Amino acid sequence: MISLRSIILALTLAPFAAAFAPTLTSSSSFQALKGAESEVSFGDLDGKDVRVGIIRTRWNDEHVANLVKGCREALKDCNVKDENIFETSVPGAYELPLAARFLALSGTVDAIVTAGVLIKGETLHFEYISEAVSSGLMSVGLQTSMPVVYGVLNCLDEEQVTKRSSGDNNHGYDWGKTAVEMALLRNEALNIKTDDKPTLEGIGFNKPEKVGEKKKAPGFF
Ligand code: DLZ
Repeated sequence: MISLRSIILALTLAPFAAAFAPTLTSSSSFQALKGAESEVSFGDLDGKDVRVGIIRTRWNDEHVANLVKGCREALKDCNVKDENIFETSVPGAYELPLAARFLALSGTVDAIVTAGVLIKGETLHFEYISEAVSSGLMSVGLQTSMPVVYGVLNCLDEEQVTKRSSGDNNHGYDWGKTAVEMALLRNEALNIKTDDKPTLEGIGFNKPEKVGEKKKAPGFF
């Protein structure tokens, strides 16, 4: 039986729930998932004013490149402009949380996608790094109110990675959609206007970096 208390609670929370609904260009057009073979579906997200930072590892470079490709495809499908996508790299997954924190604190993007692949070896290294990275990324998101997409595959072997980073099952695609959905949610919830944002120029996030390319100036990015 539905109690009077639960009806009052539902009516009280309804306006807040509405404020958190992501912007859909068409409410009925939830599309089937194009990327990973999971249950999640995404609305028709409009990311035309959204800025996304991609931080990817150079460890497991080829697999990570495929994941980033999938992510960029999703961003494009959500109308995120090329000039609003910023990409940089770090050596390995262990470096992702701190790099994400630097980018989050810069206030120059609306969401961050981290992309990395951890493959289990013979020692406990995998377990330690996996745990540190996942809790580190969650902390960055909660501490900075910046959506940080957990784009790290934790796999037992390369075959598992390939299955999740290629073809119709590229998890990177989901990560891109998640970034746009969470960016819209953040901006709406915190009342952030797109023209309030500081420029990316000057902190090195203004152009995509090619992996292996030598940097002209010293500095983190
Ligand atoms: C050292 C290491 C190992 C063994 N394996 C991986 C891996 O599978 N994926 C990954 O992204 N990084 C790996 N690393 C590197 C660490 O993440 C980190 O870059 C180093 O320990 C330096 O902090």
